[in-house]
Amino acid sequence: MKPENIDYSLYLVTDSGLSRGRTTQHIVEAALRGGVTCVQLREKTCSTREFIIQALSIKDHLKRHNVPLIINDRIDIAQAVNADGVHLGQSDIPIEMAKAILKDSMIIGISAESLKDAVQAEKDGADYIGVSPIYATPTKTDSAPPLGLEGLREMRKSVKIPLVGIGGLNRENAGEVIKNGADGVAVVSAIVAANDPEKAARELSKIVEQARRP
Ligand code: TZP
Ligand code: MG
Repeated sequence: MKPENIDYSLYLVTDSGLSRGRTTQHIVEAALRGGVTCVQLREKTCSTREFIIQALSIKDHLKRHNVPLIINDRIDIAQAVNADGVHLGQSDIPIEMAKAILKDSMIIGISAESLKDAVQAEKDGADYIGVSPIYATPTKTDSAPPLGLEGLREMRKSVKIPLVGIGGLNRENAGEVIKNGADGVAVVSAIVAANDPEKAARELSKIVEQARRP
């Protein structure tokens, strides 16, 4: 999958701790039926082996839907499972080192917690930026202060690569995030912890699609 062809509009980030006993595979399959366009496997507590098993359990389903698999943090796992990309934060391996290790076709997403981070990430060759966080969220409590819609608009004025908002996003606020300059919305709890992840994804997908219309 070519980095320039990725559809970031509804971007699912997994978290098995919030899945209420359902497997990541179950959540991802439901979310794919509901219309997510990109999936990041984000597992903060499991072993390396378990992370790999999780990645392999969803890879074929994603391929069938033509949806890219992005691996959070672990460039070794991304390579091992031949994922489509990696997502790196400001404390992870620097992008120039990741680029030196990974094949050219690997998508690299960078979490930007400030305008400065975003400008630097674009300069360094990131394929997209996670605008992190838009709003405060109990899902990630060690995040930077929320950027809000104003921070997002500032980034939009300064960088050209795709922007994906993340943090506290749901059906109530997903539309405004798109209308303020994001190419996509990334969600964890709004899909992973939903009673019906497929329905949650479908509703969000409709909202994002509508907001993207001129
Ligand atoms: N990075 C910034 S906020 C966040 C991540 C991984 C968590 C977003 O979770 P939720 O449940 O969609 O607010
Ligand atoms: Mg990270």
